[in-house]
Amino acid sequence: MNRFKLPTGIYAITDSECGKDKEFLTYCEELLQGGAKIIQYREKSRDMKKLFKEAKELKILTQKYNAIFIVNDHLDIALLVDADGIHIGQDDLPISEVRKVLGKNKIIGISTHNLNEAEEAVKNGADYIGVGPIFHTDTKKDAGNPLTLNFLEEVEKNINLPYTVIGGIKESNLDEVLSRGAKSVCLISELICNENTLQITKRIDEKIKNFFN
Ligand code: TZP
Ligand code: MG
Repeated sequence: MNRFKLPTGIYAITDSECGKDKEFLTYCEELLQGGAKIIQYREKSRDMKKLFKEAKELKILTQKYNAIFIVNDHLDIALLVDADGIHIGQDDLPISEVRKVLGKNKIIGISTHNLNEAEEAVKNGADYIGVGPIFHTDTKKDAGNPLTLNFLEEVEKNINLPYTVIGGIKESNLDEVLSRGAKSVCLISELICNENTLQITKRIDEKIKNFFN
């Protein structure tokens, strides 16, 4: 892909744990209505049949909102539903191999936890990186220690690739991450565990817009 521009604003990620009292497509639509520009389908305890069904449905929904659709982990699902791209972790297939399958017009994002991994991602042709966890998170049990806002400053200074920040991002600490240079923010529990996903997403989207205007 020619240099990919990660949209400024909310990068939403699905989570069936947070969303267990909600209907999947309903909360996804609230995320999109609320202003999320990109949504990642990330479900860790689904069988392939259900992953495929939900991913297909979410692909259609994202098209309605002109949002970018990314599938976490599953290259086969990403291909089958013609997602815009895939998000992988450090222990997944190498970026170069994923690129062979997806081609140059699809987005490849990778999670990174230190500058080495971030630099490797640049070298290996990732289109964007995830950086986190910035703060403590209960959503991903093995996320590791918080990287802190100081690390975020290092990424902003040293890494020449779009990045999104993740891990414990809340309305209450949004200004702190934006003022370190982050333009894309990933929030899971803050949006999906909230009883009013639409309202909180809109409010955070507004805050980001105001920050950049
Ligand atoms: N990767 C690093 S932290 C995290 C993931 C998937 C979870 C972030 O969730 P929350 O609820 O926004 O802290
Ligand atoms: Mg993974």
